[in-house]
Amino acid sequence: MFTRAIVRLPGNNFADGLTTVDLGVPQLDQVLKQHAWYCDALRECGLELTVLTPDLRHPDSTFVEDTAILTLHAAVLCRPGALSREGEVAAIRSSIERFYSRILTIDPPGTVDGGDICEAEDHFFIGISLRTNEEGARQLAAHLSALGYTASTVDIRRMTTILHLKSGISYIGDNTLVVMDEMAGNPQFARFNLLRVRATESYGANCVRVNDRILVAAGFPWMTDDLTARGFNPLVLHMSEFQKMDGGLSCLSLRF
Ligand code: CIR
Repeated sequence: MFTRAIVRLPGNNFADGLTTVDLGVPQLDQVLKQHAWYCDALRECGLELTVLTPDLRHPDSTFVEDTAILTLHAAVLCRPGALSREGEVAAIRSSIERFYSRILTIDPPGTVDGGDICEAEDHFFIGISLRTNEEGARQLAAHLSALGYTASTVDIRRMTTILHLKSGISYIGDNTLVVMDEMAGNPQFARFNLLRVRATESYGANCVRVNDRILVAAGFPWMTDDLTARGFNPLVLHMSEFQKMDGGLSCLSLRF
């Protein structure tokens, strides 16, 4: 069960952030509306929100997930792989320290983006990507091991369609892993019930279990129907403006 989440309001320079996709320029009024709906959804799932003010020094800072990994007993502060996002960690640190007394860090030359970390019960999959490097993964795995978790790496550097591991897989509880079709053959995922997301709906693979709901992006009916058929309770959210900046549902909050 999660009880809280940290989010950060998008700034009016949100469109200046990083992106690899060519889906057009995000419209600020729509960005703010979709973010407000997202916050409402988290509250509907029972979470108390800490809503941080926009950080105009960091246009990508609404994607708070990339700054930390929050476990039951400790927070690991990340070290984002993109230079323009490095300062986001210092900016959010005090908000995390309000809730966690044990803070661990990733140190140079290690880099880790929270979006590359997928927790499945007591195991963490660590994506090695253009943002998370092997040294960062090594440091994180050592922290997780000290905290009683296991970890393994998933190399996504050859996959051109996803930025982070969690763009391609999501653990939604009940031993179920949502996975983009092209990643479904990974032997590390064989022990899960796989919900394979077809190529035309691959953005939908980034979904989030929040207590008894699954947040899913609007526009992926096959995926939403499959969740429902398996007994999950989807909560559909408009994400078009965040998708334009390579962001997904998980990126917009730190849940704990
Ligand atoms: C970036 O490129 O870093 C942002 N524009 C998007 C970050 C998305 N975060 C995530 O998937 N965890």
